[in-house]
Amino acid sequence: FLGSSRFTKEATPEAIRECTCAHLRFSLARMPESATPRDWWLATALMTRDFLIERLLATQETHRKAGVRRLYYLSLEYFLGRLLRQNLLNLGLWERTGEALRKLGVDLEEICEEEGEMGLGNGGLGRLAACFLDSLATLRLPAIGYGIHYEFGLFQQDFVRGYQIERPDDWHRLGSPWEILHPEFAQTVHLYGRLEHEEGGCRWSDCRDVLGLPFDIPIAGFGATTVNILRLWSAKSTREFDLEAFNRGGYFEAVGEKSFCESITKVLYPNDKTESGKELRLVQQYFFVACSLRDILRRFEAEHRDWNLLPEKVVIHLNDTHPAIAIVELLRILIDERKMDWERAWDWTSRIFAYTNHTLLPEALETWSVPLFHRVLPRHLELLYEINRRLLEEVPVTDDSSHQKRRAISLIEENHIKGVRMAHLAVVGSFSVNGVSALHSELLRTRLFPEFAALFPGRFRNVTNGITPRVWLLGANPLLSSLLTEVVGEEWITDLSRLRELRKFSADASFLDRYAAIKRANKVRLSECLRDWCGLTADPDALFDVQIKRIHEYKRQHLNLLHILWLYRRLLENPNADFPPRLFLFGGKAAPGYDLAKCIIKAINSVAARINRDPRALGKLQVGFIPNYGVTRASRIIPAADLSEQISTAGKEASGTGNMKLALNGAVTIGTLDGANVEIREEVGDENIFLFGLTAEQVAERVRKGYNPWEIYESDPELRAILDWLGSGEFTPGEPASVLAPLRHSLLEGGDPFLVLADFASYLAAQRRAEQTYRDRSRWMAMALTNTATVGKFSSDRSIREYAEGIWRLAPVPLPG
Ligand code: DL6
Repeated sequence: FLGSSRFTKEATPEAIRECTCAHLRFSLARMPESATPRDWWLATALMTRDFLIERLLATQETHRKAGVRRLYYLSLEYFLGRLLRQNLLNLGLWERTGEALRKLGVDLEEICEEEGEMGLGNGGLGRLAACFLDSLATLRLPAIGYGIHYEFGLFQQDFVRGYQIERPDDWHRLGSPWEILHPEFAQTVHLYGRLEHEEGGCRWSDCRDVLGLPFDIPIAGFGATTVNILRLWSAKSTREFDLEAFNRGGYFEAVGEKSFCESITKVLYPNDKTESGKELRLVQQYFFVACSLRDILRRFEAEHRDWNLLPEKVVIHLNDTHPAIAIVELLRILIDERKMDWERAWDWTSRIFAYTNHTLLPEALETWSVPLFHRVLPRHLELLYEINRRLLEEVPVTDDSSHQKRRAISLIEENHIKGVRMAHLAVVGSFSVNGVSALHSELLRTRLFPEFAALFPGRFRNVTNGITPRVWLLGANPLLSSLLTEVVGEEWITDLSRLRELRKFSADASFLDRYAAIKRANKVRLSECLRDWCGLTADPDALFDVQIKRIHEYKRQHLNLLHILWLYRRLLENPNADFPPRLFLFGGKAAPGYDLAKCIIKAINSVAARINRDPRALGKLQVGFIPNYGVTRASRIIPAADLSEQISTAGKEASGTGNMKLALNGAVTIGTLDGANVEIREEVGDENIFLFGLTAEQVAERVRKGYNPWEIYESDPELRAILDWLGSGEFTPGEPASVLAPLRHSLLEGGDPFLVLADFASYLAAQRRAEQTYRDRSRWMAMALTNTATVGKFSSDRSIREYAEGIWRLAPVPLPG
């Protein structure tokens, strides 16, 4: 039935309908008359998968025959979201599938809502990896993503009395139509055990073995010429069931090994401060890296006869330090299994790896305790010490400063308990190290790794992040997409710089009206969702002020909250206070172990409950916290936003990508000169962004001089009133007054580590400028349009081109036909 002639771009709606109905019948054993919306979603996804697989096989065959140099992207996180809409759009089948289903009385938009979200990531880092996969395939680059097939993804978030409650994300309970299991490529990985040094090498024995089963997710580029794969590993026991132990009556003993193994890929680690030091996390990292490397070498050997070609044909990218143990694993394989000498093995290894750093925050830089490392990966620790010994030889001891320099670069942190610094390993073992925005890369060189930058000057570079226009405009904002296509042609979908042509309309009243009408329609659409998501009746004519991202002190949702309280006070003091009606929207999860972030959520929800009930605020002020924020909800919120809150303490946000998505969809940024905001400002121009706050340098200077938040508290009566109000218990009736006290405490007694109070006055002033500008509708719409028109730089296609040309040395591979 599934003849390949059907799988062309010319597939007709009839062929699509036939294929979907066949899946409904033969894959799901359902009749159209009794099929539920979920059945239709599944049948449509399976039909789509058939198209993907045709292209996938053609891609693999072409790459194999050409013996291409290939990128292997290692990431512990991929935040893919829903895939049906995106796959159909990229395959060019969205319209035709809509038409095919309509004839069956099925609404494609409606059934898309049946899909759960693949939340195998925490936030920006995982979503970036998903955007990169889309761009890699769109640019026809030979690439394979590797990751973990978590049984439970990012937790689901609920609010109970304003508190965050986490529920497990059982995304895989009913299976997924997108994945293809390949048991024939299973890998066995060793852990723990002991070492025996013998002549000619080292034997690692008495290990615990774990089986890695690969699930492949096809990744279609736009235009669907290339379909790459994302290969996700699931851990299983090599011995499912110990019958002998069971027969002795030891039931738990019999399943013990199985449950240990399966726990390895059970759950995505939330990125909270306490994660390092957890044995399971190290095991998880090593498991996925070891499976991936074996798979990479297996593929290399299947495609090439000459082993010496390895560094030519393989480039491996480390998405942060999480997979950095791959450096030592490859070295181990080359030395212990392939019997290479150290010099050659190290030369190959350090020509194969490239590393992206995504954070400067000290608590997020991974270090593993040496005793733990020794227990789990004894051979790797030995090799690591040898890498370190050779590294330190580069800095001979001459004086005190050379001692300091050696301490600074060492792979081993000399604390009470010694630690392995994974970022140092990644820098030393990679031929390229990059940050994710110009500012971040600069700070990486000057603040985090100055000694390494001096030692390896050619190694450091910048690649500013990007987002895929296919998801964040074409998929998320169909109305705006149609307008753009009408005006500049559909080339913008793969060349976002084409949107610059829109600038000529920034003074064209009738065009601005159309643009404004689309924004309003998106606000109406979001308002309908808000009723469902958080019981809010929103006014689409209010200014939609949006802060959507993980909850973290450095992202400063509490600065936003202080401004809301300031506005609320203004309203209470003067019920006729004249400002445009505002809807403040928040979305984001707090890591389960991050108490202060959870307190910020509780504070926002408590203030929201009070304001939203207060008749004096009616028609003027509303606050909503959208629960369970993820890719799916983001795609509804972003097209409807007017103002984009990017208000992190300068020097703390590596890049941000929400800032790019919002600007592209015509939200004007209010922000600090942090991360990619700096470059957004360069693109949109000073007059199309509301900047405020200290710069990264000023922040450092202020801290160096001894920052004291109490001085600001004492000197600003309004701010003092707000902080005292927040800590007073007024917003948490029926609960102890102390509920929100930790927030006030962190901003005062706690020393205000993220300089919220230092930036408060400047933030208020920027907010007043935004408010004034919003009153002038045509001025505002011109600003919004200019944002859409000028942020083409932030396409992930541009980022990926820079990686491919400047780092990976990777060329596009056209497919026949
Ligand atoms: O590079 C993607 C994304 C940046 O846009 C954010 O600014 C940054 O905070 C985030 N970093 C992490 C770090 N996690 N770890 N480790 O998520 O990366």
